[in-house]
Amino acid sequence: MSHYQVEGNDPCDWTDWESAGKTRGGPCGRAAGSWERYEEDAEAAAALGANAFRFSVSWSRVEPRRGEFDEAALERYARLVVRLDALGLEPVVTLLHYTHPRWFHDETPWTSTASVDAFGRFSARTARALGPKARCWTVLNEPLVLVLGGYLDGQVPPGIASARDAARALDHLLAAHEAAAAEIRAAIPGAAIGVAHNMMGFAPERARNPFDRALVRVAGRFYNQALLDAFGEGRWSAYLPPFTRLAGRRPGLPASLDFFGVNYYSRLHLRFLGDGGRIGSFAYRDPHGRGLTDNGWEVVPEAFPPLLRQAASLGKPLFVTENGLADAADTKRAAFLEAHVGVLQAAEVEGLPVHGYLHWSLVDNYEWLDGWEPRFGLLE
Ligand code: IFM
Repeated sequence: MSHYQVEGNDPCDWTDWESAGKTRGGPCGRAAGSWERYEEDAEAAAALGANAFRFSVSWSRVEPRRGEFDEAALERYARLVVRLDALGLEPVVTLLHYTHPRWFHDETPWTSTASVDAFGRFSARTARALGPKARCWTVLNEPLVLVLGGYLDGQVPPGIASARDAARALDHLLAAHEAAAAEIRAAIPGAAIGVAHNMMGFAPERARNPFDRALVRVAGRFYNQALLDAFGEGRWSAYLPPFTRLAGRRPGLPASLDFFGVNYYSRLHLRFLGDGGRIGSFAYRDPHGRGLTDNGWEVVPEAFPPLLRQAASLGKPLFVTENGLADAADTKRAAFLEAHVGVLQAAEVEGLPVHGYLHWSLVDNYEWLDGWEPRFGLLE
């Protein structure tokens, strides 16, 4: 679960974005009320047989004004960790899941180096507050998705559309990961530090078309591989035609990572257009006739194993940090779960180092671009 999607009434950049009418999905409002009832959510997870619980910390609640930390908010998350521990649920803590405090984009934006210090401070305070029961950290959720949406096409806060800013933002996010890892390790010796990376299957719309196939290679390198390079080699260079290159170097990054988290949902079919304006088009399709999910995504467990292999090439333990589907009528969920867990069984036999699976999501939650319509929850 992520704080904004379940807690409700979080005073952050996303709330302002919604009030300004910039979302398709309408307001998040009270969400699932988890700020008040996290412990009930945790009990429900335990009752389902789970042994881990991923949640994120709202930076805007913890540091509502720059440099001023809200001890009560930190204490709220610390209480949750104690309860998770008592229920036998391993807390998996995310520090940045898309939203920012209201002051952040004006005072220390991701395009400036000040962001790294700001995030480091927030991470240190949070790690100290949550303490040694919080052993497992996915510092950043889907940093590339944040950069693409927030800095390259401006669809989500801060609503910037600039390749230069996107390159800077990614560099500083990765530096912030490194800073956070150091702070968490100092506060909680033995903590395991990871990242949650959204990985996507890509297929040529016309199986034999060389241009569609080339597009698939470019997309896979940009979307899936660049972040693996960053955490594996400490440098990355991602090219998105025609004019975008996100490149950088952070030699300390590999040592700041203990495990790699894969968020996997679906696959896109790419078609080369080359009509001057657009290089290609992408769409979800249903070649196997399984039926798309409620938000139109292909159900395709077959695209999962190659991505796990690609992630395993990093040489670190893997976790599936997200996997699930929007299915309000619950007609596809059981088969989806069986098929994807089956992939993990096969991965284990193959010797891939997959150490855990976190389903997305425990309860229905606010979906960033689509509001309350897609129902990802195991529980309504
Ligand atoms: O709900 C989101 C989550 O916040 C990040 N990963 C993808 C999920 C489904 O869109």
